[in-house]
Amino acid sequence: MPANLPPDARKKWAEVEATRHPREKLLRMQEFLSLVPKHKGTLKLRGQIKKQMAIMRREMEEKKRKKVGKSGPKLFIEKEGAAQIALIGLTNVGRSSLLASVTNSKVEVSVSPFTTREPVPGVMNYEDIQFQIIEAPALMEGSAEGKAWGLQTLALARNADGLIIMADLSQDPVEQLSLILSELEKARILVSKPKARIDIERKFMGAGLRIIVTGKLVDCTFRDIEGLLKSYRISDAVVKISGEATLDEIEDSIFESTVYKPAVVVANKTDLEGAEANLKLLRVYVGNKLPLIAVSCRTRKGLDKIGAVLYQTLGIIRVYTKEPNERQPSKNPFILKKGSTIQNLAKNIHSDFSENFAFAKVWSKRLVFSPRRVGLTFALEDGDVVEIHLK
Ligand SMILES: Nc1nc2c(ncn2[C@@H]2O[C@H](COP(=O)(O)OP(=O)(O)OP(=O)(O)O)[C@@H](O)[C@H]2O)c(=O)[nH]1
Ligand SMILES: [Mg+2]
Repeated sequence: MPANLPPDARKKWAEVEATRHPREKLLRMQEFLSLVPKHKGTLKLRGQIKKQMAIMRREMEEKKRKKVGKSGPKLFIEKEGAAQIALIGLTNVGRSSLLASVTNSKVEVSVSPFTTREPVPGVMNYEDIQFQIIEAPALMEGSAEGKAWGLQTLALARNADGLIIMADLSQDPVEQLSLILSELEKARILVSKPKARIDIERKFMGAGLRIIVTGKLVDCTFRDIEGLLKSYRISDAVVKISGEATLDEIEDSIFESTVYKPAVVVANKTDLEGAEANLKLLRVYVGNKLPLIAVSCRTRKGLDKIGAVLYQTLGIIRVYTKEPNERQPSKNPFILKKGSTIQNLAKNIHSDFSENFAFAKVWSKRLVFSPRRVGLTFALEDGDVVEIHLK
């Protein structure tokens, strides 16, 4: 449902965007909210703005606390390994038990709820790489509106490369999963690839408006988008739209971008009574939308599957580089997105590698002749060994 904001509200949003100072920005956002009419069409937008304001307030408090020397809970944890995975779920589902079972973390497991109150990291080995798994404090109804540590957990999920969504099979797992998915959605975190991807990159004044559509516009034209952006005083930006996008979705992305996170559902406590029946219900609910692994942290059943499923779901590949004068490739692979080319690898190794690139040699079982001499556009696959030669 479109928001249909009045012109003064749109103008006010332009002021919000132009303000850098947090305190002032908050004030402008408050003013903006008061100009947004309260009807069904603006419900989502109002929720979003309130959430952004809550995050800003919290960040300001955090800064204040840092200044006086007290350290608050950590918002982000620095990434390590091949990918950072946020482990989320309702309380007591066994997140800490999983972390303690599959990583090196010495996290506290307890029968009492809400034991984990700030993010706890651990490292899990999978073949020759590591995943960093971070247990996030429990989600609950209202997390996206800032209840308990909800905003912190959702910020962590937004910042991670992927998610493990954990459910407890001794309770109704469908209810748990639908609650979690709804909180994620309110925080604009999607676990299935969205139909549309919209990126609005603000540019310096005078740069003008560039709209690049690689997908399809649904029920709107270039002109409509221009008009919409102008009404928000956005006149210098590059707007990239791929997939199928409606004007409504484009308007949404002005306020906050939606992110997509690959996710795996881990259904825990298969050892308990009723788990089997609940697992069936969960399988029907999840369908083929998300991969699902049934485990028991108590008996360790199923835990060994997590690494491979995560790896598959994240859509990454391992590429091993080799120095021209050495026999063996490096033991530590580069982690690249599926579909990456030699050029992506070269850029990853060194910023001027792709400029000085001459050719590369690739060793792989899938090639008829190996090594093969290739150029920058060669598409890499998991396990490839690459030797780059510079000019
Ligand atoms: N029977 C059974 N109990 C489990 C299993 N996994 C965890 N538990 C129990 O479930 C309770 C909660 O486990 P935790 O790992 O602390 O749960 P959590 O999700 O980290 O909970 P909070 O951090 O408190 O929100 C503990 O009593 C665990 O022993 C399992 O596979 N089977
Ligand atoms: Mg815990």
